[in-house]
Amino acid sequence: MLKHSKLLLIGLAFAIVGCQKEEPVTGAPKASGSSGGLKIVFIPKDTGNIYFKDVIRGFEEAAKETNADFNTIGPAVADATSQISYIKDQVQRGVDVIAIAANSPDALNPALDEARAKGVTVLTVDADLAGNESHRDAAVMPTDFSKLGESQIELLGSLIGYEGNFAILSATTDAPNQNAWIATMKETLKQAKYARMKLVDIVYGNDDAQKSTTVCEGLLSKYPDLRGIISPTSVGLAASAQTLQLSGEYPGGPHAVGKGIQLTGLSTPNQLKKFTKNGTVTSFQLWSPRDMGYIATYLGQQIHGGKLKPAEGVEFTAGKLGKRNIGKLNVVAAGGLLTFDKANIDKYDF
Ligand code: RAM
Repeated sequence: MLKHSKLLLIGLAFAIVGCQKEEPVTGAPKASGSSGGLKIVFIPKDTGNIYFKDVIRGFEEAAKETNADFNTIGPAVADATSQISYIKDQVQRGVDVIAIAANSPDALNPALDEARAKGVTVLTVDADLAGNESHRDAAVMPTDFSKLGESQIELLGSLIGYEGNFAILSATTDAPNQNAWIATMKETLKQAKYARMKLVDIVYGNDDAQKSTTVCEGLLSKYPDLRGIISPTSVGLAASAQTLQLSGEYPGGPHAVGKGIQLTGLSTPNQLKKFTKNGTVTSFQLWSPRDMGYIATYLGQQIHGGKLKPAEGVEFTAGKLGKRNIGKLNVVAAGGLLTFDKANIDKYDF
């Protein structure tokens, strides 16, 4: 009976999440800045992901301040090759700077090489060309990637008493940012402190709400003894929160086994406010997506205008955010990691 009602609820979760199709954040190019300045375009991983709305706000804000001509356009799905035709089209359009959240560490190389050969400055923003950094000029990543995996494992560890089976629900199999974090999560697990935590599975929701819901349901039914899920993607975490709420297996929930399942990961606070307040999710993390777009606008313009030659140790000014440093492999870390919970979530609005 319990199993039956649980399945019904999960089915309902699927139906609800499936209906909650996110509004596209980009579509046909729309100019946000006044013309006359440099032409900057941002290509997100996909247009349905509202996380990128905040990244775009940052671009728009800085474009206004610098009189740049900003557009955004991108594919509907976050497949490895889905951005290639958009890169080519933007080169044809005569843009000066392409900023892109890469869906693949290597599939974009030829298209980006072609763009750079035509004088376009290429920045990766949010997701880099891991291992293929020479195919772009510089990168603006949200935070220090080397510490993110460890922070996520520590957060889950603190929630489950550093003991129990857990799974990761990621974005796409190719996603360079999620894959970098998962690699450091695995490294972190080798520390003695985490010896009693076991990673039992990694599943991929493709940054698609329906697929993420389906794979989350799969985890819940396959691992009855699961203590935690880390979903280091805003789409995956929001879909999993909805699924977990309806399954009732969250800590203190009507169908929780023992202490219940702790779900954490990365998401915008606005997407998880409801679930944090009602106890489905205890704590999760993110950075400021807006700062990333803002910094990238300033960086791209200075590189393209020849005012800045990107190299490790070079400092530049990113408008009102002040001085930033270019690090190894020409990566700029936009800011720090924020941790949200019931006590502080209302302070944030993004
Ligand atoms: C999703 C995307 C994005 C990632 C965030 C946390 O929106 O995969 O690349 O940075 O989650």
